[in-house]
This record gives sequence, C-alpha cells and structure tokens, in this order.
Amino acid sequence: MIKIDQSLVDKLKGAHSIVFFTGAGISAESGIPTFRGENGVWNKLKPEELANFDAFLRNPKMVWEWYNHRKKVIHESQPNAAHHSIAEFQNHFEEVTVVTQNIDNLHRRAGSRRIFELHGNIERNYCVNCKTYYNEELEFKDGIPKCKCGGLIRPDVVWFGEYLPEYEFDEGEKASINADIFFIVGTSAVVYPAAGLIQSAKRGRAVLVEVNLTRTEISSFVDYSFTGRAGEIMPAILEKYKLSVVN
Ligand code: BJW
Ligand code: ZN
Repeated sequence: MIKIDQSLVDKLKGAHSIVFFTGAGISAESGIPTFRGENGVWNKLKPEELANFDAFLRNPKMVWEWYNHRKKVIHESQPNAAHHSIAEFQNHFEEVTVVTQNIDNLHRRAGSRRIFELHGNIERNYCVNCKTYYNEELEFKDGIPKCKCGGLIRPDVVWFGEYLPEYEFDEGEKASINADIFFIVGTSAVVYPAAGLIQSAKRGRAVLVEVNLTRTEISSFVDYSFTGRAGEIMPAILEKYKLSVVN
C-alpha cells in the first residue's frame, strides 16, 4: 500500500497548473531500458561513444545500429500506467504540461496533449548537410542512410554538447516557472540544461514532487519524495486526489 500524504492532496486541490518533468525511468516499466542506474544501458555502453556528434561521424553505422535497435524496442512497447495517469490528469486540471527528456513518444500515445520534448524524437531524422527532414522509413545502404544530397542522415535527437531545441526548452521553462505542482518522474536529474528546470520551478512557486525507484541527487531538495515504481505511484496519487474531490 502506497502512502500518499494528505497535505499533497490538499495542495493538488488548489492547483491549476501541473507540470510533469519526465525521464527514462517512466518508460522502464514499458520495457525501455534507462541510461543510468541498475540495468542502465550505460553500464555496458559508453555515452561518449554513442550520444555525441563526433562519435556519429566516426562510426555512423554503429550509432545507427543502436538507434534502430531502440526504435524496434519502442515500437514494440506500450505506454504504462504512469503515462496513462499523467494523461488522465488533463481531465482534472486546467493546465497540464509534460516536459520530457524522452524521445519515445509514449506520452503522446497515452493521450497527453501539451508535450515539450527537450531531447528530440526518435521518429524524426534530418540530413546533417542540407537539414532536409526525413520522417518516413529510411533506406539504409551498408548500414547508413544517406540524403539525396549525399549527406549523412541522423536521428533528430539531442546529443551531448548540442543545444536543445529552443522553442521546446523555452516553453518547457515557462511552464516550469508557472507550475503550481511540478512532478519529477523517473529521471536521475543529472543532465543539463534539462535538470535546471527543477530549479526554475522551485524559483517560481511550485511544490516539487519526485517519483523515482531510488533516492537521487535532488531528493533532499524536493518537497515530497516517493520511492518506488512510477507505474504504481502515479496512479495512486491520482486516485487519492479523485477520492478526496468526491468526498
Ligand atoms: C524509475 C523506474 C521506475 C527506473 N519508476 N523511476 C559538466 C561536465 C560535462 C558536461 C556538462 C557539465 N554540465 C553540463 C554539461 C553538458 C551536458 C551534461 O549535462 N552532462 C552531464 C551528464 C554532466 N549537457 C549537454 O551536453 C546538453 N547540451 C548542452 O549543454 O548544450 C549547451 C552546449 C552547447 C555546445 C557546447 C557546450 C554546451 C545536451 C544533453 C543531451 C542529452 N542527451 C541524451 C541522449 C538523447 C537522445 C537519446 O535518447 O538517444 O538524453 S543523454 C540521456 O540522458 C538522454 C536522457 O534524456 C538524459 C537524461 O537521462 P534520464 O532520463 O534522467 O535517465 P537516467 O537513465 O539517467 O535515469 C533514469 C532514472 O529513472 C533513474 O534515476 C532510475 O532510478 C529511475 N527509474 N526505473 C520510477 N520504474
Ligand atoms: Zn541533404
């Protein structure tokens, strides 16, 4: 039985604007591996060999193998109870925003409508030379997709050392600053500037609520810290809120 503090439910009752800041951990129960922590892919693979542009130029075939593998896993997965309950918050609050570091589309597939994707989306690709977008199935020759201009095509995701998409970050930041309640779900909160939104929300007026399998670097900074699976805790928070509204 998960204990949800009544004081959090009371704060939710007075809230208009809710932000969910999410990371890889929210999709773990859908079968998509996280990056860090127990079972994180970066226990085996080095991020600097896969998630930066120089690595891609050095070995585009290897980087594409990784993304094609992940795309397959994502296509075979379904949104879980955490994604679904976040989408259901839209039925109870005026403004619900998802600011996600994930590239997997599971929030959209669960029905969330206002989503800002800070690290891109695995379904989009573009040519590094002429910037033409390729959102359909790519053609691979010797393991590498090429543009009609001859340039390399890459996934439209944000690697280390790259800027985040300006519009998505600015809108995510505005929502964070204006949030009444700011949920931080399934992220180690170590990658910047995304993790800086937690401070932005705190500098605004938000109550910070962390949901994570383990304690993290921000656990002592937040107002409520729930340790456990997002797929169990998020529905429990929503259910307790719904019950308290009818009573
Ligand atoms: C559960 C659960 C369950 C499990 N329920 N919870 C200092 C030194 C060196 C560099 C830097 C520095 N300070 C800042 C930087 C720059 C760098 C950075 O932040 N590095 C740090 C790691 C040190 N940042 C950047 O480079 C960014 N760009 C930038 O700064 O631009 C400015 C600039 C431009 C030019 C020159 C210099 C600067 C870009 C960062 C891009 C990150 N990209 C990736 C890959 C995206 C594409 C892809 O997916 O392939 O984004 S890396 C990876 O980390 C991915 C994630 O979105 C991101 C965050 O990870 P996340 O989501 O938190 O996942 P995990 O695995 O870390 O955590 C999962 C959590 O879930 C865990 O806590 C579990 O416990 C939990 N969990 N199961 C609940 N069931
Ligand atoms: Zn091109």
